[in-house]
Amino acid sequence: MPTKLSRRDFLTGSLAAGLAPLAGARAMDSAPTVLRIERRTIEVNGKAASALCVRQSDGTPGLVARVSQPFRVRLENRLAEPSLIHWHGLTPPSQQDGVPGISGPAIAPGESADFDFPLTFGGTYWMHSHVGLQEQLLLSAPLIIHDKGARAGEQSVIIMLADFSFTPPEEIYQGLRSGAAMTGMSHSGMSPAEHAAMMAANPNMPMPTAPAKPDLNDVAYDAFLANERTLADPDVVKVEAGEAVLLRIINSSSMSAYHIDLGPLEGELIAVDGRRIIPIRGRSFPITVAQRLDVRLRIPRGAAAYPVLARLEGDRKQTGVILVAGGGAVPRLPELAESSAPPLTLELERRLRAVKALARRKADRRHELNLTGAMEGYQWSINGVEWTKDAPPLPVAAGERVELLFVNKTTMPHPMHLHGHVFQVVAINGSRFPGAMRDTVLVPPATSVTVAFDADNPGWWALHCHLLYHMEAGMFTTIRYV
Ligand SMILES: [Cu+2]
Repeated sequence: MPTKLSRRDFLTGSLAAGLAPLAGARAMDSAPTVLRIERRTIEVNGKAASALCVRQSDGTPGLVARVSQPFRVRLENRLAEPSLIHWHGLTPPSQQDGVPGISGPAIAPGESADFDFPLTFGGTYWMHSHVGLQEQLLLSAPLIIHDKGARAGEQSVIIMLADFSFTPPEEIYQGLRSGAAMTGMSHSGMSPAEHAAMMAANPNMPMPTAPAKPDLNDVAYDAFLANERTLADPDVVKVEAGEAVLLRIINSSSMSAYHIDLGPLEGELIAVDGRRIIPIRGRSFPITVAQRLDVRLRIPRGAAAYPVLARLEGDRKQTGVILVAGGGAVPRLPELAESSAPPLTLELERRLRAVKALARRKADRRHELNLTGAMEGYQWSINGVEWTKDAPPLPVAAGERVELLFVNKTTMPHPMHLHGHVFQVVAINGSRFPGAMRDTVLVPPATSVTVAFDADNPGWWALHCHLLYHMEAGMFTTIRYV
């Protein structure tokens, strides 16, 4: 969230207010799972890098839970700075949503906070920091909730996508704000800092002319990761020939959207953002920032390897994992595809149909949210307002059916995310259809998307673009009701 919050929002000392009390009162219950927010060193392109993580004491990243059990977690902050984790896609009481300054304070260094709420649905979710730019340092992890719908014995393969830079996120952001990484220049291979230096040296250098196509990928990343590896040394997952596999694909990238490319295999998309859809078969599926895709594959008989690629939109860069059955040879795949992948569209979104849709009902209230901004100065806003804590929340009343109309007035796509609720996509450019249930929807440039939700979880909730630096710049607002 925007760091315009004052330091006073980061309370120090005891447990974060408003969270569940300690376990003493429920000795009969199971102990909470401890998740630690920690700093660690990873290796990318053969170079060491400092990153963050949220993992269990045995090193397992994130959490696998069951729909029949409560979500009971003790979150320990082992960083030297405040931190907090948002449970993306879950619908906890608002004080446990993990957004500092809105749901509650961040956790001070060395302190912990407890979370305890019922899990009422299963699916593929994720967790990530909502503090400053920590998410760019890979402070995210899978959050899988098993439900009765899962097929017994089916192998599930988590594929976590991320964009990675050796440049510190604050420097990336400053580069964007100072116009150093303007669109059209992001493919030069220079880091924003290098760009800033070059621009300072050549203040009269002409800016490139704006492309007619959408503005994409305005951060020049050093690597695109799938399960923290690049295609130079990919994650190789053993699968059983002749058996089904469920891919749980999570796009934890800060700024990057992809086409999932199954190669020769045809898959069945069975859920988006953790929620079941009427299955759709295909070999390629789009995934924007913060979304998830559940894709069921049938591995053919015989020994072979099957790459699952994520191709960066508007670019030749790609990442991915390799599924290997029966001792098949692992192929070496290039990190640059032969051709650029196209920008994401809503062509698939239009065809998605929820298995469990919202009840048919007329909207009680509509809010129009113009997604506004300018590349100059990297300004991003909603209805022309860059969010501050003083910005009034959108009015909503408990029990209402609410519709949000997102109108993208900019040349960049914006993945819009609502906290604490699941919405249904109900219109694209004014043409209505009963679409998928989601928590994050892509709004491409010059496009409008309408989503509907039931105001059934009172509190103060974030509603924002999930591109990290757009959110930081102020493309963020809230809804609030009691
Ligand atoms: Cu955005």
